[in-house]
Amino acid sequence: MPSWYEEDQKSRTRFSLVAKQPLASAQSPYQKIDLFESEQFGVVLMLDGLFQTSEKDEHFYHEMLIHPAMTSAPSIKRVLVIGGGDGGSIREVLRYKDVEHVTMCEIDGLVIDLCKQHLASFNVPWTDKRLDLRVGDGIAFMKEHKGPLFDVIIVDGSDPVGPAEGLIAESFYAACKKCLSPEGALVVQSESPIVMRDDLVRIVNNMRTVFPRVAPYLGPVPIYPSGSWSYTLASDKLDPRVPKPERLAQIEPTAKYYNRDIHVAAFALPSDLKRDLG
Ligand code: SPD
Repeated sequence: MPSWYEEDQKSRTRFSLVAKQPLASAQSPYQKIDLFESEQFGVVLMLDGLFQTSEKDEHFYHEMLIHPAMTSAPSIKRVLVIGGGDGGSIREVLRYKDVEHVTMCEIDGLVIDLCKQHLASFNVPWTDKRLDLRVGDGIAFMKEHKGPLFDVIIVDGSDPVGPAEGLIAESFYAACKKCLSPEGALVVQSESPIVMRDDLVRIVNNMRTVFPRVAPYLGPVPIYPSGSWSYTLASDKLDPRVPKPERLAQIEPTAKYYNRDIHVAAFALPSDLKRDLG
C-alpha cells in the first residue's frame, strides 16, 4: 500500500504526495515536523501538515524569494533572514561576494537539525563565517534589535496561521523598517495569488501602511497551493525591476530558475490581481 502525505488547503482542496519512505516525524514545542522521501519531488519537509520545501522544487521558491531583492538593493553587506530553517534562503544569500554578514533567526531549532540531517542535498554553507545563526522568535528579534541596520531583510516564514500570523502584521513591518538602512529592502513570501489572494492583498496592504514602494511579484512553486506563488518587495525608494549586472553575473551561471528576464517578467501582474491590489 503506498503511503500518502496530504496537505489540506483551507478545507477547500487537498494535495497529496506519495512517499517512498518516511524519514522523520517529530513534535517540537512549535509544530509537527515531517520529512519523507517522495516519489516525485525527492525529500519533502512538511510542517503542521503543510508542504514547505522539497529537493526537486526548492530552487523555484528560494531563488525567487532571494534574488530579486539581492540583485537590485543598493547595498547587500548586511542581510537578515527571518525563518528559513531548511537553509535554502541563506544558501542563496551567501552566493554573493558582497555579503559580509547574514543573521538568520529561526524559531524552531529542531527544523534546522532535521533539515541538516535529511536535506543535506540543499548544500547549505552552515559553517560560513559570515553567518550568525540564532534560534529564536523572529518577531521578538525584530522588536528588540538595537544593532547595526540591515540592507536587506528576508522573511521566509510559514503560512500566516497561528503564531506566523504575526509575520504579516503592520507592527511587524514597522519593526522591520526600523531595522532597515534608509535604502534597504524587505522581501516576504506572500502566499498564492490564485487560491490565497485574500492573504496576498492583506500582506500588500499592511506593507503599504509602512513602505512607500510595495511591489508584489510571481513565480511557480509546484508543491504549493495552486502551484503559483507570490513574493512582495518593499522599500522607501528602490525600483526592484532593475537588477544590477555585476550581481546577476554572480548568480545566473549557476541558478536553475532565476535570470534577468525572469526577474523583470515576474513583476508583471495579471489584470484582476492588479485591480484587487488597487
Ligand atoms: N505554503 C507553504 C509556504 C511556505 C513558505 N516557506 C517555506 C520555507 C522554505 N524555506
